[in-house]
Amino acid sequence: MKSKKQTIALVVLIALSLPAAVAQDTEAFPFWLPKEKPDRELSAAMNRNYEAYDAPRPEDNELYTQFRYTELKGFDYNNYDGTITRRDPSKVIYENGKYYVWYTYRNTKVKPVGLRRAAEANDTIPSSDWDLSEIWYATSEDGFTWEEQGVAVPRPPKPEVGWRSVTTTDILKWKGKYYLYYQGFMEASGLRGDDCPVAVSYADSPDGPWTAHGEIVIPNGAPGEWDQYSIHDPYPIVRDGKIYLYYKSDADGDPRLVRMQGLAIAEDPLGPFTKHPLNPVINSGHETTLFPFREGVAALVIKDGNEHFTIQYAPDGVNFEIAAITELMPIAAGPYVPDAFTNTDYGKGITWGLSHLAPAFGWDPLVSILMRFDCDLSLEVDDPEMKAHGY
Ligand code: AAL
Repeated sequence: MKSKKQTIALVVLIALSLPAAVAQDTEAFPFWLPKEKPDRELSAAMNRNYEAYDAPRPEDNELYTQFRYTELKGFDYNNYDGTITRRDPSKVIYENGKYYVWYTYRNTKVKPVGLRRAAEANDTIPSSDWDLSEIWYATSEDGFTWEEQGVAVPRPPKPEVGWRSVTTTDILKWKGKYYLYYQGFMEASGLRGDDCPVAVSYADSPDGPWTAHGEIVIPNGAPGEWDQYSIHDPYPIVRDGKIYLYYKSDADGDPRLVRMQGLAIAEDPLGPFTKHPLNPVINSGHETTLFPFREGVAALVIKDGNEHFTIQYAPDGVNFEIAAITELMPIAAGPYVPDAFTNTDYGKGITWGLSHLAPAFGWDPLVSILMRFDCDLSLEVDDPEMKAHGY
């Protein structure tokens, strides 16, 4: 029998050696889990572990990561009373020696009444967190401290596209010009406002001034099509010399349909965009986040759907498969994607970006905040394939 002291000493010893054991474990593969599929009969679970995933452990998969979050400096939220919100950041781009991000900004006299009480909303009372919003932008030298620059795309006068709210934007750089795609609300969210299409504004500089194209560029699908109710979260990248714009659709609360992601392709930023015949191309996910990775496209598929909380990969940007399963993924992530617009044939991945926390402190008052995420989804520069592609 061990004495109490001996037992405590043993526990302390084990606890102290744990970090070392864990560290070793990530280097040496566990002896009972061979890297190659063993030549013996396997259970269904073990068979799947070798057949369905690139590697038998998540941390050996290059599209596996965990996410670290950091509070941003430079944004004021009016004591988080629900009158100021910032959400749905765009991709981050680097221009003129600094980082730029665009996002949904709401600054209303009162907090939102909530989607269920949308009938009480009016010209000054917002229904949802993203009602009565504009698109604002901020710049930063280090990605942690941001300087808010003010409005990029205001709400246009009624009845133009987006007169009720312009939200959930993303940026494209194409032939030296800049394009912001966004949801154009024509009615308060909670009524039929969320059934909105996508509009676009363009500028010669990321500092604007932005000119509204004034026309819908990605229209809702015809009645009965999967995307008839909404075109949300537009997210453009350049691939094969064309604009690949991914988007989300959902059925405004209809429980028979889940949120999925589609793809529309154009040769001109102002359209016409052709929706891919295989749409939807991702069967899950909420806000849309993708980036060029190796010869294909990787996607962060966050909440909603059978394949939520996965990182997926499509060699052709269309036929996605689960690459890795992870946790605590960045919500509405807008990563810094160095090769988003370079028409790369070999994407090198991402290491950070902005995401939002919505709601940040509970549902009333509803406030969303921007935050920074860091991750490890980037290829190493000494990767032989990277070298072969001139990195
Ligand atoms: C989001 C996005 C879209 C929705 C709403 C605001 O985070 O999916 O933008 O319309 O919520």
